[in-house]
Amino acid sequence: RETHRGFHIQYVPLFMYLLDTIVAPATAPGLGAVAIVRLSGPRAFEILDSIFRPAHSAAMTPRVMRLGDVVDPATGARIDRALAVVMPHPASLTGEDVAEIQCHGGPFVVRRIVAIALEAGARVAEPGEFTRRAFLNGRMDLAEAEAVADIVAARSDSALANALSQLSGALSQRVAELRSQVIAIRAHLEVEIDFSDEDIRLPSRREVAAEIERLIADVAVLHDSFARGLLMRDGVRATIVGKPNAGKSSLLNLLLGADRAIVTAIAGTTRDVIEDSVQLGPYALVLNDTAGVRESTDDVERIGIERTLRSAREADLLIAMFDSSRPLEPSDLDVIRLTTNRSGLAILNKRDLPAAITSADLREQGLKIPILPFSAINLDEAVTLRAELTKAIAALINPSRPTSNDQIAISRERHRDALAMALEALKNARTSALSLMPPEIVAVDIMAAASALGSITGEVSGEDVLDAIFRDFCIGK
Ligand SMILES: Nc1nc2c(ncn2[C@@H]2O[C@H](COP(=O)(O)OP(=O)(O)OP(=O)(O)O)[C@@H](O)[C@H]2O)c(=O)[nH]1
Ligand SMILES: [Mg+2]
Repeated sequence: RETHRGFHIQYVPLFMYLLDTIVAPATAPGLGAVAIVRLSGPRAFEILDSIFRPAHSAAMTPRVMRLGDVVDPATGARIDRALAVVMPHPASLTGEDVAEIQCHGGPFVVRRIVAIALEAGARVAEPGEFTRRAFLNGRMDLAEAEAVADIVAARSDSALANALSQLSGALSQRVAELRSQVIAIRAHLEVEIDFSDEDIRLPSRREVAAEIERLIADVAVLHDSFARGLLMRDGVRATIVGKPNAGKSSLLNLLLGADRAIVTAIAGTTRDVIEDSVQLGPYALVLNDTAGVRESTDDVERIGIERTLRSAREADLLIAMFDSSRPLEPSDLDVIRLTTNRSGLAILNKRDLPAAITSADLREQGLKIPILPFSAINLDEAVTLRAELTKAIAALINPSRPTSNDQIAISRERHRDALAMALEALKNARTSALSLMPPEIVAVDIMAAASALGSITGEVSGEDVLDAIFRDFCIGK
């Protein structure tokens, strides 16, 4: 075991902090078949030794699970029969010695095991401290550490896939590429600073400005991917709008497969916004059913319609419903107007009834979004509806833009803000490059852009930034 002692220290001011051995349950509190108690730090193995007796063999072998007893060293009392594993540094989660006990998943057992580990010299881990140590020990960069939290928080396949790709370093690599391009420009300026008196060919200012321009475009693509990243992370917000009785609530219930909203033949049944979410293919869809849009003198209904309009404004996607069994009315035209320049799907409902209007009539009135002839009372049509909605969401999340880096989407404000700072610095650099400022001045902005990009992966980051990031983690992560 001796050879596994010690650990890497990258940040000297944190020396004392990293000397601690930390302990915490790694699984959620509550009843479960199994719970994991995790230890990390220079004394992890020594502490495990004192509280865990392997059943069959005296020595623990790295990365091999051993059956044994968890024993309170103070009293010799057995606490649980459990499995334990040791993962020596540096190839462990945190880059330190890590020991894990898989015990029975009762809150009392878990508390007792943590308590005897504390007795034996560990201290309780702060939220996110395991991942923070992984970052400090160079096991993952900051963007990858944040991806760990995003995986835990993921609520749909698309959110999970995006977080996983960031954990595998897709975002970090892209940021590193951009950063090295920024630094290459800095190198060009360096030549100008050092050799301006000598007779060598300097890159012209226009060339430098053109390089900066290209970089601005690339950074902007990543910056703008935030909108997509958010849709993947939080789900797509869709608002169902239409005149009273069009079948909006029937549609909501059909999509949810549940009697969520009241449906009656009375126009003006729904008064308030009703929200619920549903999984559509890889996406999470947050649906808002709303009060039917029409001129109204009823106070309650008027407030309801105001809420409809607000929900429609805030939605990523509009589901505009029309009643094909009734002639077009002024409120239908209002609904068509709401869809102008918006992503969405129009539903021409009640096609089981004799038709008073067709898709062509809606087109004639200026409706631009796709139209699906539909019947909300026919359960079989739900399949088509889901397929069409999934298409509409996919079009929203992946608009066919022929850029090579379309796949990467940032989903954190911190990343977006850093990219915005990089963009601003690059724009300043371009301006000073073109106005023939001294190269030193251009270089200042170029380096500001480099450090803004570096802050995404944690190339440069203060304690305060780390605190803010890891505070959002749960204990044991
Ligand atoms: N025949 C037929 N009736 C439908 C269809 N969809 C809905 N309805 C009926 O139309 C009436 C109104 O449906 P709702 O779903 O309450 O309509 P809504 O748009 O939510 O109406 P408000 O809440 O008043 O704005 C109910 O009687 C439904 O059963 C359909 O496709 N075909
Ligand atoms: Mg309704």
